[in-house]
Amino acid sequence: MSGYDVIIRGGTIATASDTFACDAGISDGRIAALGRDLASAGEVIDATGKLVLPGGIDSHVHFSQPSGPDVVMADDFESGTRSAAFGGNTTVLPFCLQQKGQSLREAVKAYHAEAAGRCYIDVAFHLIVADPTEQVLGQELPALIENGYTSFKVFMTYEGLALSDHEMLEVMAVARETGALVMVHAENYDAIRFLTERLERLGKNAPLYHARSRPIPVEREATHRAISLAEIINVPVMIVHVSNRESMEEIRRAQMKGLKVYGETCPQYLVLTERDLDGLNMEGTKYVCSPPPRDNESQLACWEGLQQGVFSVFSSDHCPFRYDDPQGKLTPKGRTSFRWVPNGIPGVATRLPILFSEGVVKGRIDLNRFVALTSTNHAKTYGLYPRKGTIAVGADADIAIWDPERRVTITHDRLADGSDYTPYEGMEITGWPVLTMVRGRVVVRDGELVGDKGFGIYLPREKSPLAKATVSGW
Ligand code: DUC
Ligand code: ZN
Ligand code: ZN
Repeated sequence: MSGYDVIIRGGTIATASDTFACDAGISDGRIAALGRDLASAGEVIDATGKLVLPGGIDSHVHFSQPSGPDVVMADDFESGTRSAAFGGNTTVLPFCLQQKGQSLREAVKAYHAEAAGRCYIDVAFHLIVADPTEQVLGQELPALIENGYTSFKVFMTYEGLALSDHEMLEVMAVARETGALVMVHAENYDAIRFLTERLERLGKNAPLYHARSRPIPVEREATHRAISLAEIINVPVMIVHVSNRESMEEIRRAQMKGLKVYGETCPQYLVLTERDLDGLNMEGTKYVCSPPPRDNESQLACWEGLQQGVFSVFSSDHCPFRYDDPQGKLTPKGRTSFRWVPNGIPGVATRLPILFSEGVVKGRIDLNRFVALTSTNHAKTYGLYPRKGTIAVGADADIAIWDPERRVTITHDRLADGSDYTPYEGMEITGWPVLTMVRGRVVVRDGELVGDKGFGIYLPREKSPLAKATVSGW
């Protein structure tokens, strides 16, 4: 009798670089052996005809995030990590938001209290810096970065969140000095405010006008500016949730120039368009997110960005609100203008199946790029590799077993989240994760939750190797 706790037998393993028929032996939550004819174990999982992939890492999700008065996010750590596991994920990185006037340390403490004992899968936190006071820039942020919160997001738009260019430079300078990775939400705040006021004056209040209030140049200009500010400081930067060709080309241009500029896109920019916001009555609010879904040409550009490596990570930007709920999207604060609709859509459980079906099955990307875009690159970018993001001896046994031929019609009831809808309802998918395992323990098997709440742990992170500045001095 061998010492393996579990053997996954007969499957095809794929990593970001290789695909091979191989069994995996797991002991003490880690991959202990890869090979053929491994001796027996406590449990043998038959993976014949299946793909054995690194569990998904979703480095852009929002759980339990304060969302303003009278609006409540639909997922906390319990429902959010549960839904993530249903979608083949084993680690997620939600954002700990600092509110104006709040100490960053206090925000982190409160966020840990939200997560403690509630997670089905592993979690690590990014920070959101909304109030870069002297105390935050000089003490709290550098100390938190040293303590494993090695990436943070800044916003160029939104009341209460938007940083001025001067503030962006200040926080980027801290990242430069500490080796943290800066993530940027790139939209021009003043342009959005101007367009929103104009549209409302013309009585254009429907959800569709959310998209019209933040057209492509709003995002392209801010992307260009964020990259320029990062270049001035000489600090690497990640442009998150890129929705269109012009912004993608800004990132590509910077990369061609040798700048460390990274890009992320999301499922909504591959399969939704602005037309989805134009639903009957207020149904369009189900698709309100920022940046908004664009058009077919933008979808093609996002695919191109994934195929050519301009985008290195594919995340859900899961930011869930309920639809038919006074604290959700349908009647935000009892008002009818798009301005008040909470921005964000659910998608942590559908990210991987959508990319697998639309990408791998339809021949747009190969299986190894799928693994890189959905797991390995997230781990490498955010300081979790090689513990997470690959199938290799010594790595955590974080694994999703996929049936590449399973046909599924997406319906909200199979996603196990806290929302009351999915923007992808009715979408036909080929390929689905049939088992999700975290550190050797099965969490979801054949659509049934078998894991334990509280099994998921918090992961302090290393500094990202991608966040190292190239040239010294500025
Ligand atoms: N930005 C995000 O990253 N998520 C949802 C809403 C937003 O503006
Ligand atoms: Zn954002
Ligand atoms: Zn987001």
